[in-house]
Amino acid sequence: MTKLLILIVVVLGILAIAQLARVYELTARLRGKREEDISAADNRMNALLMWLFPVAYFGFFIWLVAAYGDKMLPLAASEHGVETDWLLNFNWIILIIAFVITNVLLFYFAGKYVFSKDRRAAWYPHNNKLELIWTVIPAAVLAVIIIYGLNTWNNITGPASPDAVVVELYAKQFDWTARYPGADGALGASDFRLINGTNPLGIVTPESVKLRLEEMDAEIAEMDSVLAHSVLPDTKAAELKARLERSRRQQARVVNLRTVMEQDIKEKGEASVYLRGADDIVTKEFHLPVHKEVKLVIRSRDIIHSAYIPHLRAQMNAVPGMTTTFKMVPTITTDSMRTAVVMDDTFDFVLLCNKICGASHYNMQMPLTVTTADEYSAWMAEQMKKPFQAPPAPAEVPAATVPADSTTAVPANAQAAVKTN
Ligand SMILES: [Cu+2]
Repeated sequence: MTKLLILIVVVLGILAIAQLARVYELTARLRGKREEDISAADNRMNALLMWLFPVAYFGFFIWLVAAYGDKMLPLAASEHGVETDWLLNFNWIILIIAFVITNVLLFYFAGKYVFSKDRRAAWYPHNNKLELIWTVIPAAVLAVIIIYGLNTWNNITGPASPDAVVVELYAKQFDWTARYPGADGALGASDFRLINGTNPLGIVTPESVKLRLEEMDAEIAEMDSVLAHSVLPDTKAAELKARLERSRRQQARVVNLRTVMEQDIKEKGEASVYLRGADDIVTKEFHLPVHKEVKLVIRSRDIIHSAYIPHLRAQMNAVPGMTTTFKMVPTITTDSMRTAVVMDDTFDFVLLCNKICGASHYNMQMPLTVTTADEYSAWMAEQMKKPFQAPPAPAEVPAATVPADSTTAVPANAQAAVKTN
């Protein structure tokens, strides 16, 4: 209803303006004045406005910066962030200088050379030297901007060093989950086919494959028994059969995955990526140590999201089906930000989603705590007590046999998985 009223008001407004213009035209005709006759007073008014406009425009510009300048992001809290901020500021400086000079001259001359009957315009068609100057100078400036920009970009996007802290950021509608490597220092393999309530990231280990297959067996058995023992309407029965078929196909894929995993474990032994996942730490807490290189490994379950940490000037898309990475070095802890930079005890770094990804996109965020190396180690030690899969109890696996003879331990794991089907 309100929208309709607004529409009516807008239409009536346009009609009123059109009628006013018509009245003006008619009165001008009555007075015997032609529309194209422009008086000297009109010209002087336009010349004056040419001078007033840039004054008002630049005045507004300066007021905006004074009034809202402090709403900008605070000091960059990462090494590359300082660089990109400088890159941006460098561009701003060049842009503002060029913009102010050209626009001041444009409006100044438009106002100064107001039409006069006694003045003839100079005919000045061409000057090679001028053409050269205004081609070469912008080209040189653009070349500097591009080379500076590419250099900064290459520094940011180069590979992380091997001893960087690795954190996986896993996106889905509408939240983030962090995964840290456990004591072995490496993230385990993952596969979407293993995702379920207890394995939200689909981490592949012999144990999680076994559990997933058991879960699928139970689901399939239940559907089978419903189909065998219940009297269902035809449409329901057809629906259930289709679901059963789908479940069987999915199960076959997990069985394939198990074969690949067992092969890999057989070939690589303890080094297999499928044996690295059990000690991974899956958490809703996101902590990073200060002054240490961090490699973010970014994945998505469903659609494109974007990992964005504005205070650290970090952003990288999370793309389903592939892994993207971003390396950075945080330089300011959360505590220092609170006490020395933003002067706000409630400040927290935040990881946001920066791709509009659905209804709750606005709320897809996770706080980030940047701490000193010691605090980080203490936090990590605490997290390591809660690995993705608890190691088997000492009674099941005699402690002596595991490190001494890893090859027997591995097929034992694989054997456990085989038995389930
Ligand atoms: Cu998102």
